[in-house]
Amino acid sequence: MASQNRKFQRPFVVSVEGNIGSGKSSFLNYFQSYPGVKTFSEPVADWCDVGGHNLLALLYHDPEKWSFAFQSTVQLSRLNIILQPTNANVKMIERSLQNNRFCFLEIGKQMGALSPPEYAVLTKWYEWLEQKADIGLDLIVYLRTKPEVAHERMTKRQRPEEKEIPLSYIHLVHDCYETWLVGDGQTKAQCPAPVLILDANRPLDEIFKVCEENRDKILGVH
Ligand code: D5M
Ligand code: MG
Repeated sequence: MASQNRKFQRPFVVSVEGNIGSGKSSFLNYFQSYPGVKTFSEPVADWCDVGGHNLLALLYHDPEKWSFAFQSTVQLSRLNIILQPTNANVKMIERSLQNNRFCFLEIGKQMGALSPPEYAVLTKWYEWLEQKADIGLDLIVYLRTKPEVAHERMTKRQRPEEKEIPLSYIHLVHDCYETWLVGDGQTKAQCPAPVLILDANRPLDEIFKVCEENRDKILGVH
């Protein structure tokens, strides 16, 4: 049913993007049992136990001190996922290396959580990876929400590490996503795949309707 990206003899790679609490996990769950689709969720549990250290909690507790360690960890786990071989026709991933680079590194820089040298190091790593490894995306699905909706969902799910995240941070992440995937300043290098923007403000239990309505586009069936 799903088409393969035959030009490169690899699956059609779809990155599901969106703010914290935008419904990415529900979206992936919906497609998990689809024939020919292999989904890869963000390994958040791994980030909460790096050699016994909860880097997600440390990140939110003291961003200036821990952003570099956190971004290095996330970059490695996203690389691990994008390079994992699969026989599936469609590889669907939750966020991407490109998201790290063009969203969260920019936020870290903007907030002063990443110092200029730290930002430069992480950027250099990304540039090297982009040249040496096949990290390309064929489609970005952007689950677009109002920051207030994302914040309410995040609060409801009660992940202990996230309990002190203020609405202002969700606004910052939202603005970065908008600049990256919608904004005029967007360049091909920053956004190297077509973007499908979906309204994810509807209640989460209705997200399957959004999935179904856009199924063929999402799975690369033309
Ligand atoms: O994202 C899971 C959690 O991880 C959420 O608190 C955001 C955080 N996250 C994910 N990637 C990054 C990067 N690169 N920098 C900073 N924080 C990040 P969720 O949206 O709930 O799936
Ligand atoms: Mg998630």
